[in-house]
Amino acid sequence: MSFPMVEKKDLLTSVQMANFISDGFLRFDEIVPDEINQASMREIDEKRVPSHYERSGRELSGLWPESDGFGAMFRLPQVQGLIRSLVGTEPLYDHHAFHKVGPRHVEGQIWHADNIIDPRLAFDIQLFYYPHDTPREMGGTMFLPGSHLRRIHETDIGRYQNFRGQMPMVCKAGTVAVAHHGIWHCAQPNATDSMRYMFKLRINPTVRQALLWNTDDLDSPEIGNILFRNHGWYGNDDRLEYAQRIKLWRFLTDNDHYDTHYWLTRVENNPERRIAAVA
Ligand SMILES: O=C(O)CCC(=O)C(=O)O
Ligand SMILES: [Fe+2]
Repeated sequence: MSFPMVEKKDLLTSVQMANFISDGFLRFDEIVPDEINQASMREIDEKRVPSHYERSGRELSGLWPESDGFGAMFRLPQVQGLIRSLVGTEPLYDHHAFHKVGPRHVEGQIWHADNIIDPRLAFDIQLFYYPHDTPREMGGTMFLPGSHLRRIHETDIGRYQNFRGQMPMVCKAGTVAVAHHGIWHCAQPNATDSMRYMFKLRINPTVRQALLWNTDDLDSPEIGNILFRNHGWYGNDDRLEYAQRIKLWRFLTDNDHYDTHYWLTRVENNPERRIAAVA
């Protein structure tokens, strides 16, 4: 089974890609129709979608062909468009997880990233799908914008409680977020009387992640400023984040000379040309 063709209108733009590089995630509110949301929750309750750990590293396209819930969700043209823009054609299934947080479950997860220290420029993506309305009392996954390029080891950050700038995924049913694998996050307590559902799917690229999106706006003057977004919690280290983001933008745009605000060019200036001393 192959993936449906992706139309240009469903691809991400360069400005969206720059936001992904700066924040570590993008959110797409209310993009999944209600019948798919309902089917997805039934699939969890009836345990109709197997865990599939044996499928790790195999092509994503053959996953859950019969499913009118999760399978239908990731086959939506807009979801295909964002997958294609970030990890290209023929991506691999890594793993997925269904999360149910029971009514009045007052404990949240501790802050973590979902991997070991991972210094690659190439990155995996994780879809976070919210099939019902998720008000703040229900938690929503808490994300820390701009944390994905701080390479940590899983729960190394677990002793922190709250960060300035943290963002709970408060959203309506059918919302999907897509995050860089390095994003710091944690599930929040559920103070309501209803069960809270969330589905995560990790996906690996098999192609070089360069210029895979709709690049019509590649020269947009906004991009430099987006890459220089200060999320506020870094203190003086915000500069280190800008440098990391420019390196990642160079990788994604296949342009070793990209710079903004003269940031990396200055550091890379290592002149070798010798001139005679003045006599
Ligand atoms: O339930 C959540 O919101 C987050 C779960 C989580 O951390 C994960 O799936 O990696
Ligand atoms: Fe996680």
